[in-house]
Amino acid sequence: MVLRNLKNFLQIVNNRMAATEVQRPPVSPGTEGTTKISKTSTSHDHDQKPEPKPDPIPDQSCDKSHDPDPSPIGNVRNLNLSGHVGFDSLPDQLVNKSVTKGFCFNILCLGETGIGKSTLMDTLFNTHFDSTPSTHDLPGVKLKASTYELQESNVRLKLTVVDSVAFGDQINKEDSWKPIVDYIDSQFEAFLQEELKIKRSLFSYHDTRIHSCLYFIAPTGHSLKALDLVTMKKLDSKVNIIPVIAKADTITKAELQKFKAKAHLPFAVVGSNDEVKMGNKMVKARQYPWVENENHCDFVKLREMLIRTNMEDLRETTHKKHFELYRRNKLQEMGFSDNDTKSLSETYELKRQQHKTDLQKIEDEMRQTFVIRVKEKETELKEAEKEIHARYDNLKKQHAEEKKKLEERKKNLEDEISQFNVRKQQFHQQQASTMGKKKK
Ligand SMILES: Nc1nc2c(ncn2[C@@H]2O[C@H](COP(=O)(O)OP(=O)(O)OP(=O)(O)O)[C@@H](O)[C@H]2O)c(=O)[nH]1
Ligand SMILES: [Mg+2]
Repeated sequence: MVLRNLKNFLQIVNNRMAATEVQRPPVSPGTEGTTKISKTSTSHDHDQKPEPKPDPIPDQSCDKSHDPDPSPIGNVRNLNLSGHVGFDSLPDQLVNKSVTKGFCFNILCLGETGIGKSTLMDTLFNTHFDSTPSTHDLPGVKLKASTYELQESNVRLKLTVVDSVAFGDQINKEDSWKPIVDYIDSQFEAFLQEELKIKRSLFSYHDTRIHSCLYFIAPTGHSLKALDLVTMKKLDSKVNIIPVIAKADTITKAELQKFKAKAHLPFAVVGSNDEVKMGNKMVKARQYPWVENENHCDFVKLREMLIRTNMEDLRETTHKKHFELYRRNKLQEMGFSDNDTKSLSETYELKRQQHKTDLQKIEDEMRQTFVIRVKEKETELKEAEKEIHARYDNLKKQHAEEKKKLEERKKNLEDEISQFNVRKQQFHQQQASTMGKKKK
């Protein structure tokens, strides 16, 4: 399912790239505009500035699909203008507005420790982001976000790179996807809360929703790991996933082709911070000049797809598809529905009543459980009391029997003593009479 979705997504991306290639000549590194990075204050100056070629941005206010009450088509007439009016500048106005406001783009880099996440980000944006290598002994998966202000020509981009830390390092990887899904959801939640505020400031709001997730796959040459499949499945409905085979230079070209075909993976990349002189220009490479060579890896295609062609599409899909799904589920969970004719206060009152009934039900259940437990305890105590009484009676009976026996033995002894005394007396009398006879 995940693979099918990815395949469809990549098909669309490839089609778009093909379409854009027809419209626009490929941009070589030498013709890129000036790039400024405020956080790292690195700058790369190039000779030529590119012609600003903005894609026409659809005006949502005029979009008929959003119009709640579209005019009947029969009432709209086409008129010819007899001179220049000036509303053909609308696209330019939009471009100017967007450029003034600046753009934001958030990337999640998800992959095992040391798989090459930071290196690829540096290679993609031709700079050096802050990064510290992580260790393999952390108990759980974490995410670390860093935001940078970049500028190329007059376009400002607020880029947030969210790095996974300790992903795939635990022995039990069952819940490794959870912190990632939670992070993505909490960014959606923050945006939704801002949207629901009475005083919204969406214009200046720092949108932290993840627009794209680069999922780094280990260059094993075998099939995908269970962790990869489970995580991608969980993220599929929440974010635009772009799976990439990392460190593609570490397996042979034939193995790589097989792996790509078997797992339906389009991008195999090599990252490097080193620059090598090729002819008269400098290119990123790992000693062998492979990074920016399309015969050896798909880095150029990935950069083209992610940054130069589809950045705006990825932002739009995040808002219109993934956030919309989150928002819909959340509002439905809160009891809202498009079909009922109730007002907001009615819905709120209904929800409050339902909550009260639920609470009452829980309270009743708890009371019942308490009564049952008390009764159980009472029966237990009664049984224990009965047992004690029985043991007491038994002991009393035993005691009485023993007392009776002892009294019988006492009586016997007393009888024996009195018999003995009688015999003793008789003996003394006999002795006295014998002595009397002798004296005579
Ligand atoms: N052969 C090869 N080595 C690479 C490639 N990309 C990165 N490396 C090397 O792999 C090591 C780790 O790279 P990082 O970019 O720090 O990896 P990481 O995923 O950011 O690592 P953590 O942030 O610690 O999880 C470094 O020594 C890089 O030079 C690649 O495409 N091919
Ligand atoms: Mg890193």
